[in-house]
Amino acid sequence: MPSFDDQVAGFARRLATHASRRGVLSRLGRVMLGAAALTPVLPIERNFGRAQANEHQMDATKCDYWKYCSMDGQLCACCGGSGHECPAGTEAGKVSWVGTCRNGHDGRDYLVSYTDCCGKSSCGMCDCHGNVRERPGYSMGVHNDSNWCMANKNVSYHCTISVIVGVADQ
Ligand code: ABN
Repeated sequence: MPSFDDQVAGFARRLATHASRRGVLSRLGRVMLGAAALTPVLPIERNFGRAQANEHQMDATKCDYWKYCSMDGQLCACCGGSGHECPAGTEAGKVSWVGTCRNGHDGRDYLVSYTDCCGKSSCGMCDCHGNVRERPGYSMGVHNDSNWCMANKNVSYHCTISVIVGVADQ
């Protein structure tokens, strides 16, 4: 039986004898075109490992980021800051509130603190109201519907950040 190398050499020789270079190129082009046309309908995983149910779960500019579950306010990530840093020209409020949010990726509950950023007028972008486990004002630490810049020198509310503080006991 001829070796693999001999078989390939024989095939190449037959091809060279019976097919023109242009013919081979055009057939190759057709195969490539066909593959390109078929690719969009093939069942390929196209979300490259991102969460399937909701692609915004970890996007700091979207209300449905899991750590915003008890958010009430405008996301600083949409206002020149980030999900956890106040924008330039503002300062963190002296009082924060906390929430407990479930991270859908690992199924665990996390303690999350929320802090208003103060010193500029309202940013007006990405207004989010999660309010999970939020309580009325007499439970101050878990109440979000107040201007928590009230203890700062400049009480103007601009936006809100959140920081994951720790994992809740199971
Ligand atoms: N804690 C966010 C907020 C700020 C101003 C008014 C209502 C709620």
